[in-house]
Amino acid sequence: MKTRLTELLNIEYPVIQGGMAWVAEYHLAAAVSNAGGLGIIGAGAAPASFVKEQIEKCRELTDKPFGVNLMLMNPAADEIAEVIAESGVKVVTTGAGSPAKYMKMWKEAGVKVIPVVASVALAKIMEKNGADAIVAEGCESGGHIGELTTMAMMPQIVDAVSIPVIAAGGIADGRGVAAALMLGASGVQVGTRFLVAKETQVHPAYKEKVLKAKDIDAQVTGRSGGHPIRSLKNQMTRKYLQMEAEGATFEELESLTVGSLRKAVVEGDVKTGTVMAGQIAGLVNKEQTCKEIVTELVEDAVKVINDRYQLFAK
Ligand code: TUI
Repeated sequence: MKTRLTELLNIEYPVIQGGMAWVAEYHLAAAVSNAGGLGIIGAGAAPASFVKEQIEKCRELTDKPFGVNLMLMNPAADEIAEVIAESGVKVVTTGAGSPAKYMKMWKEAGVKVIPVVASVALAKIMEKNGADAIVAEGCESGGHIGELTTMAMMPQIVDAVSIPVIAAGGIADGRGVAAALMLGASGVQVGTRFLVAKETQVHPAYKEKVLKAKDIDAQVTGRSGGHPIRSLKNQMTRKYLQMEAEGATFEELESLTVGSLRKAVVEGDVKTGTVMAGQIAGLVNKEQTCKEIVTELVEDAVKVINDRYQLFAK
């Protein structure tokens, strides 16, 4: 499947794996890249030395292009931005802010820059700053989210910029990929479905919770503090939402979630940890290899586009 994104990144299929903190380590990234998509190492809140090591290890497992996601709230963001520029990484995606101040350095190093945005305004600013493409991430996503849905945001961003737009949020099968292409996307970014990939090091209890999730299980905490996070309903989200409704302070709420993502992903504590996942978790019900996931996403998208065309052409 050839699109502006596959041409830009020199990859086989227009599928990017989300840069999920703690989850997106080098085993997953290399497996997605080897499957013909673009694997991403998620820097999350990790120090620069960890990211450097992850890049080196990923290179041992794949000779295909892969990327790094820089979460801009990371206290070591400046240092990680330099590691990315110096290590020969082909692609960087960013999240939870504007990467404008790193753009010049990355472009000069030949890194393709793909900021994740959640609004038309930021998409336009990023294009003006030299972004090579944009991920438009709807609030169906897991983790830190914006206000708009993928459905409403995609066509508005596609009309506002001329660089390729990648759709994210709520996409986990071929129908989602087909719909994204119809909205003008040049590719998709998929997170939740890769949470349960065979190659991830995610704790089995976390995977189990994603596999068992129903449509309405992904809830949003943290709206009151301006940092909304989507994760699967559990003891932590119930307590958090109750405290938020009672007007708890930022510090009181923080105490519930400090280190809670690691607790869930690494230790498998899915009761008091944060089990970040998107609204599409209800559709994700089998553990597969990255190769199977990427191939199925693309093949089913082509199939559904052809089938629909046949139906309406009559
Ligand atoms: O960044 C994400 N998803 C994330 S980041 C994250 S890190 C975290 N871990 C534990 C607890 C709390 C946070 C978890 N999930 N997705 C990309 C994304 N970026 N979604 C929304 C945005 C965004 C929002 C506002 C991007 C830019 C933005 O602009 C604000 C500005 O600075 O202009």
